[in-house]
Amino acid sequence: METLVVLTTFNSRYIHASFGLRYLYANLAELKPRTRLLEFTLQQNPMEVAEKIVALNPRIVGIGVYIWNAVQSRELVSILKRIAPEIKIVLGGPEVSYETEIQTICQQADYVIQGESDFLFRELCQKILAGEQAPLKIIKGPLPDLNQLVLPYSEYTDEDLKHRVLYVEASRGCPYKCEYCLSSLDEKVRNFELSRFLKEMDALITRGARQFKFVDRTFNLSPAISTGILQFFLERMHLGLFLHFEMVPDRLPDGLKALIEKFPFGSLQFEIGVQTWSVETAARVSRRQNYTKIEENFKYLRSQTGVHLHADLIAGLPGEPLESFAKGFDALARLVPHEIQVGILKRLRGTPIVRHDAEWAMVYDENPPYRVLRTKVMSFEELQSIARFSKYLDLIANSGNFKNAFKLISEWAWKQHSRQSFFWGFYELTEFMAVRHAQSFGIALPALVESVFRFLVDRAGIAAVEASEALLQDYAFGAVRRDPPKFLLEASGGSLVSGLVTSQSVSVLPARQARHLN
Ligand code: B12
Ligand code: SF4
Repeated sequence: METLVVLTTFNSRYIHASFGLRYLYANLAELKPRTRLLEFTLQQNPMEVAEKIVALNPRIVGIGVYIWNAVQSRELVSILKRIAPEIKIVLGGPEVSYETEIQTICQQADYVIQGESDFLFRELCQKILAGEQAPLKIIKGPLPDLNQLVLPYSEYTDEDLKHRVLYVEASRGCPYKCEYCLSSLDEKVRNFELSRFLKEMDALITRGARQFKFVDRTFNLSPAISTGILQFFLERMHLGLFLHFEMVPDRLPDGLKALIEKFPFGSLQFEIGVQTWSVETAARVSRRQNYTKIEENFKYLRSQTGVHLHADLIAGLPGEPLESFAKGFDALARLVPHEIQVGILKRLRGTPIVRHDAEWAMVYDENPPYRVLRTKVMSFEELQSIARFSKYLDLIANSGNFKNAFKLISEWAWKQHSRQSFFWGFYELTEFMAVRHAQSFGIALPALVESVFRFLVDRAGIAAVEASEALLQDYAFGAVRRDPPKFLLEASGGSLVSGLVTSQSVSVLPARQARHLN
């Protein structure tokens, strides 16, 4: 059958399926059989992508534009418009939902639909195919009634179920107003009818799905809904499920706690956006949170539950200097989440964070992802150091590959470093790494291991035997599992080699989480 419509996007990587496009596809009604959903990744060349699209000879191409694919999407549109100007190009997605007037890609496209387009895309396609001219190029319609939507879960193929992250959502919108976040512009929170949603989850589980990533902005907003969802999954936990939720950190009603405690070790992951530990900074960017409650909840989750805790912080917020960020990092590190992810502030299109530009001399990169380059109180060099800090934290701490070596680094930083600070100890490690490695990505593992070893011995003053034994254990228990380098065996004096055992961690968990919970 002739293809009338192509829906396409560049996902960040193959494992990330496009949930948004699946909604559009599922709601195309009579156009669905004549539509093709084509997903690409950032590694693919827009020229080849254009070739694949044009080969289908469609009348309409819908492209999902996000911050991670803004450059590739712009190139794709430009190529398509030159080789097949008769194809109508419709853009949508968060990156083109605001500031359309200054974006080249929007000028080149035929139509741009702003915001949730589950129904609007179909309506526009129907008009175009009927030969009608839509009155406006930039289209903004009402928010769809979530309970009228065809849910997209059956659009996940068996291949998706096996190899990709399964995104699901029980609600849309966020009631909070954090100025750096696009969701702060949402008008209100809307929920999908719970029983309908859970029926879809049941069908996915029956088809073999075991890992679910909820994209709800704040999963723990409504106790009735979050407990309903947890109860449903708890009853099916014997199947070995893994669930990821985004949470606000200061809201854990007792009913929710009681349920969370019942989940097996490592089967839940909470992504907890703390973002800043500075009360003034939080107030400045309109992030409302109760720090006493945050501490209480972290301590509770860490000691009474088996939840894998991933906490986020943002560096470079208006008015927050490095010293304050470091203090906040340490305060969070003392609560020992399994992972701390440090992000650098980005100026997302449409977000109200721009109101601080003049007062705090905010300078942002003009290219996606529009990272802050300098503020009145944080220099470019400091922000670059934090970016490296974040990379090495991922490689050495969050990866779980250096569990034993990381323990030594962390003990040294808290106790022996001149500032008795995890942040400043790890900062020193980062600077040490920057001298040894030209860049923080693509470092071969043996080279990284050697640098960690040298740091432990030369800077942290740890005995070579102790440092090498820790790293040898990491070889056996981490993802590394290769023959350890000769220098480590020599430094350990061969004492530990015979005792090495490989880890057989809880197999249903994603590898990284399993390593943290070993
Ligand atoms: C999954 C996800 C990712 C995945 C990538 C997924 C993929 N496919 O590759 C990962 C984890 C890699 C990721 C990374 C980042 N992300 Co992200 N991510 C999300 C998340 C949580 C879910 C997206 C989703 O599925 N939503 C549900 C669907 C239904 O909504 P939707 O995608 O918006 O689709 C609707 C509309 O946009 C529109 N639409 C979508 N496509 C199309 C196509 C057409 C033709 C039309 C007409 C309409 C249309 O209709 C859809 C249905 O209503 C959102 C937050 C959220 N809850 O939405 C953030 C979000 C998309 N991410 C965001 C950001 C900022 C980032 C990061 C920069 C974060 C960071 N700190 O580093 C990085 C990017 C890194 C980089 N390389 O530059 C911002 C988007 C900003 C932007 N302008 O694009 C969001 C909105 C978060 C936020 N609240 O600020 N992210
Ligand atoms: S950061 Fe989280 S809580 Fe704040 S507006 Fe965004 S989604 Fe909502």
